[in-house]
Amino acid sequence: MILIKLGGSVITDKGRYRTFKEDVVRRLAREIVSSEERTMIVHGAGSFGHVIAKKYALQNGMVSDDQARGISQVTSDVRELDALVIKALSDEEIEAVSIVPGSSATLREGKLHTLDVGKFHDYYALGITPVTFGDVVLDEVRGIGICSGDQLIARLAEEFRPDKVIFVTDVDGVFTCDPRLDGKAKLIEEIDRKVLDELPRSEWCDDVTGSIFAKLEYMLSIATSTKEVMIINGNEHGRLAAAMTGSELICSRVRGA
Ligand code: IP8
Repeated sequence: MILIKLGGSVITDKGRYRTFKEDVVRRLAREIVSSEERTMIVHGAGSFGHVIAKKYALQNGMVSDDQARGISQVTSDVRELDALVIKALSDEEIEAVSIVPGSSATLREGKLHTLDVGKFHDYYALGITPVTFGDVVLDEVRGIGICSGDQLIARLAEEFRPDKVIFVTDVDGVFTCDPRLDGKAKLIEEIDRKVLDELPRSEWCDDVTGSIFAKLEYMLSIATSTKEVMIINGNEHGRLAAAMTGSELICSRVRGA
């Protein structure tokens, strides 16, 4: 089984509120089908989640009554995105069912605390592809919080021990510095703890769930128990299929301890 994270940057236009990239998701779905592998899919929130979640600081917990509006709005927006993803997958003949974190997970101080993994087992056993996504989730301590797709995929990797975990993003992998700002940026083909610790840090980011460094920490922890953890560019046709079938491709691989 292959666990796939469809990043918010590839399935939505992050610069335009609630803009779904249907063509990209449908093509990625076709690549998944062509691999003939069974999968579970997690997707990010992109412009359906981060903008409003940040405006209402939902990642900090419930600190003011005004946040109720943000909770309702973001919850509604990410479910709308999820319905679009499920429809696109289904149109390409991936029979998928959504497992909604808001009603099957809890957080404790911002960290994923419980997740009803039984539902994933049961749908998977029925031959269905379970899909879940970054969502607004109740927090036992803070009242409310944001559960990222990365937290969910880390928990699912622990539970299901997939053959591979593939992070589908809008870049070729991890670079020595930001390739959009520096022409000398080099793709890092293999990342481990040592390489990560030596990377120049810039924690700036638009996401309420953290910078690339926060994401890489999740990937490193997944890599301790999963043989192959890859970061690939989903905008490049054929890369997801290549990653799934073990063909040569441009990507970064994350190695555990
Ligand atoms: O896009 C964030 O999940 P991510 C979820 O996987 C929300 O980091 C609601 C912003």
